[in-house]
Amino acid sequence: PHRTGGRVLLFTGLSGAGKSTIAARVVELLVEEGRTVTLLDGDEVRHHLSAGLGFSRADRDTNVLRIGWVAAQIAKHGGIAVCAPIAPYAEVRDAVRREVETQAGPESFVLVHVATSLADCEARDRKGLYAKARRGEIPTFTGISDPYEVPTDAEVTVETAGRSVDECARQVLEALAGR
Ligand code: GGZ
Repeated sequence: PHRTGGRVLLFTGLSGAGKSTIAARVVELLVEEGRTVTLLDGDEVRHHLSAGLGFSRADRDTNVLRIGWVAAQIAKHGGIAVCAPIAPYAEVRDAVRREVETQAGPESFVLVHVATSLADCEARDRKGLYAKARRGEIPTFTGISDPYEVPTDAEVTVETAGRSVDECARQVLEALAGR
């Protein structure tokens, strides 16, 4: 049996959509509420839990399933896991949803789609990755030369254009409070 109140927030969206920034703000706000929160950020996970994995479909799936497994364990024991990989494939997002709901209860999984458009991500291109991908220097780059399957089952869809990080984070918290 699981302790009550455990949650997994799985953020999904393109590179540069704002997942990490919004997720970090969500974590701050939850900590202020006194919750125990673990952040599993995409970039950081790849240096530790998923070191050595690349960006083939199989490696992305392995990466997201590992994140999902850890997150499910956290939620099972009453914690909140905030995860922010790209998670481009619907099938694997669904697998994580099922795992979390099995481990931590039917309302425990929240899919957060950070819906910044490809055009906006590419226009900002803070790390220069889109330019590199367009030049063919990064193979299988999500949105350019690799798929991103837009979720149709997100509990929260965050539109970032013209909105502050704080507004976006509070929208996520409201959705969480409603569950
Ligand atoms: C997508 C890539 C790629 C390719 C390196 N495609 O914006 P970032 O730089 O800091 O975050 C991106 C990160 C994506 O890793 P994830 O673990 O979130 O992806 S997945 O869920 O698909 O496993 C990006 C960088 O790694 N990056 N190469 N080819 N993003």
